[in-house]
Amino acid sequence: MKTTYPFELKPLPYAYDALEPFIDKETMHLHHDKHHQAYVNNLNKALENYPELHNKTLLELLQNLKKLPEEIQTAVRNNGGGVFNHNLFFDGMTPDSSKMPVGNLAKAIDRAFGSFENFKETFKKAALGRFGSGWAWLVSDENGDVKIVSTANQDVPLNLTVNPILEIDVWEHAYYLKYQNRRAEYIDNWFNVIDWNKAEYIYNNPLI
Ligand code: MN3
Repeated sequence: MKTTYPFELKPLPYAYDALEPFIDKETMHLHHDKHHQAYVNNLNKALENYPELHNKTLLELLQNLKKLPEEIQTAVRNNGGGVFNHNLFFDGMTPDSSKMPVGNLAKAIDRAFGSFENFKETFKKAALGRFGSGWAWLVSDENGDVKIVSTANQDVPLNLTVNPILEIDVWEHAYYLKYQNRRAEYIDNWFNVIDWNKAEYIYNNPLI
């Protein structure tokens, strides 16, 4: 996988139907092959005429949005964010979910929320409460403490002290085919496919 321009669509780490019945094959095709691909294409289009940016990684671009040429800041924010978010989202799911956090992350979740059940409830509230399109996230700080945040559109909670671990896409394109307007049901089902081993890995090896 190239980590700089031209960016490529990251293949799914499992089959399109692997997450059924929780997330259906049709949604995965639409979401990955069409929506995610469009973010990749539009990010590349935005960067096409800026060769000085062609050696930057996606993280470097997103962490330095304000330093980019003004005319492409919005396109990189939306489409670069779209690529980052969907890479993490699709990689963060698995048909072989442990259904429960593991290792150090499990301890950090207990420390912050008292119990996994309480974490789930709080996370669900954040994902339901995101008005319109966006994401709910589990992030950690430099002390290893975790918290839940939500972002609008394709914004990424990136700064020097926040490490994104896990996120759910609550854009309607992520669930409308199967769940229509029932976002709560989609969120409940997503909990069955979380890759907690991957989340534990990212918690121990922060991206930021
Ligand atoms: Mn999406």
